[in-house]
Amino acid sequence: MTGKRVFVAGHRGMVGSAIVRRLTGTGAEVLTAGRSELDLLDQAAVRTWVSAHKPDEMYVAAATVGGILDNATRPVDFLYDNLVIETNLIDAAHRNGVERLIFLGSSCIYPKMAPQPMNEDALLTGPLEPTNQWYAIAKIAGVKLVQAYREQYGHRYISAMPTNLYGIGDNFNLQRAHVLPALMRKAHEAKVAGAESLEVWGTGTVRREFLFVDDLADALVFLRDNYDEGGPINVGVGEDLSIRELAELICEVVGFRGVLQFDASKPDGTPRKLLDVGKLSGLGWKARTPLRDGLQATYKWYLENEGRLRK
Ligand code: GFB
Repeated sequence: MTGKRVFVAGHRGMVGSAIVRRLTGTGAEVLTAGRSELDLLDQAAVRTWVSAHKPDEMYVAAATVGGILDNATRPVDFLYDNLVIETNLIDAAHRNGVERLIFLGSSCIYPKMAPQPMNEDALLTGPLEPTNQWYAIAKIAGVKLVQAYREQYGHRYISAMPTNLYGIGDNFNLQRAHVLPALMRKAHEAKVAGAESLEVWGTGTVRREFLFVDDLADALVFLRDNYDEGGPINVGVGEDLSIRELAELICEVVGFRGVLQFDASKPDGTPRKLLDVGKLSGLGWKARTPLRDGLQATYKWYLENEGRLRK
């Protein structure tokens, strides 16, 4: 990677910032563009920026993302923004001779009732989970765009499908957050307030798999060197737990000793979305961070940044 100019699109987000951390010290020259410098929704601006900065490689980590409630309340943002951002970036890469591009999708691209663990071949074999269909459709389009550019132009572009992510730089806004940062913040605030209970949305019986974002960044660099096919490749840890078990573990890490109160009027979403990581482990990569360690690191970061994150 020494001497390569690598554009990390979305470097201020949780995923993009982890990729920048991972690339630091590799000899790559990392290129980033803040929102005031480059509006990724503006096709002409993206083409001009990429043509001017001439990256050799690109990570498409920029996206509109959020938890189950955020997905349900902002369908246009999740569909339109993500379609436009990925299209602008992938096409600008093509027009400017970018050699290697890694597009990031999501495990929600697979059908709601896909057999578990979900294999890459499950794509487009059944109906999607309604609570995240807008995001899923945009990400499926991105996967297909990558495949189309490979087929028509022979570009070495690939798509990685991460499972639910968490870690340093996560979004702790309760209306927008995914379950893990939301429960961490709620447990922390309940502890500080001396509250007796903690509200958990849904039934708590659905299952999720969680990957520490720095492990994801490591997997992406590994894939850059070891994967060059058109189809998506799953990135996960290969094990999941129920939302109840997750809430209990978070309470332990945070030190909240009250009871959990489940609000079944809130949506559960997909019953289960465990990724089959056989393809990735067959290439020789495995996640390193146990969930408890990742939670401790995330809580430490939350405490250090609490004032800013509570806004
Ligand atoms: O992480 P999450 O928002 O989204 O919710 P998904 C996962 C599960 O946790 C759902 C429950 O069953 C929620 O009802 N949950 C419990 C909570 N308490 C809370 C809480 O306080 N906040 C939140 N947010 N959830 C997302 C998609 O689906 O997965 C995205 O919406 C993306 O588009 C992401 O694909 C990976 O895991 O259901």
